[in-house]
Amino acid sequence: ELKTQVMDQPAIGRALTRISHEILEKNKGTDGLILVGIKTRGVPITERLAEKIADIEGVSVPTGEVDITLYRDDLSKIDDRKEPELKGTSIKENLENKTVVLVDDVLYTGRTVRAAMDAIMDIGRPGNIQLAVLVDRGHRELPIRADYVGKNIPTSQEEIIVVQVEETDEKDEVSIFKK
Ligand code: 3GP
Ligand code: 5GP
Ligand code: MG
Repeated sequence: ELKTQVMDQPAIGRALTRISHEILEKNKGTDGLILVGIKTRGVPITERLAEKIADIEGVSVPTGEVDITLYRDDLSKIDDRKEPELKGTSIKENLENKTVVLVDDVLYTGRTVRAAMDAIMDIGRPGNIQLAVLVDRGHRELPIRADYVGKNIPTSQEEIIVVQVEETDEKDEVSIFKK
């Protein structure tokens, strides 16, 4: 068992500040933007991005959340036979022609994001869906990539990225955990 810190609180803060600027730059402001967090830790990350965007632009961007259930009893042993499934959404905005930025803590196989995109397309027809993640750990199994990445952390399949955020874990830290 070995745990190595890869991001501390200031590093996470700076990464999210950068991503906020990148979202504004790519989309030329906040027009039509909606941030949608993937539960659990994608949600507080979404709120922080919305706060930073409000600080930068003086505009409050709407947010929502999607709850994707992962059928993975053992997180270290991924069951490929079952796909992650939608458990619920709270998106009140009309998505027609909007730009939806999906937000998650960790991007791995891409299956969660695929399920989240399905959920969003069921609600409406956004003009554009983008993806922001705090950590990209590699090992994609689908043609999915993130538009905004806090940190690329190459991992082996046996490693786990532990993401802690103050809202749920009392501190901000990203670390690699080796079994
Ligand atoms: P999250 O809901 O905040 O994203 O999947 C349930 C939780 O377990 C996730 O919290 C995630 O942070 C954590 N987790 C750690 N390693 C893994 C992993 O390899 N796969 C999955 N699916 N979750 C992991
Ligand atoms: P994917 O569907 O891309 O394989 O996995 C993405 C989801 O699983 C994310 O919501 C993420 O929380 C979780 N996940 C996958 N691998 C890890 C990991 O190593 N660490 C953490 N914290 N979450 C992970
Ligand atoms: Mg997550």
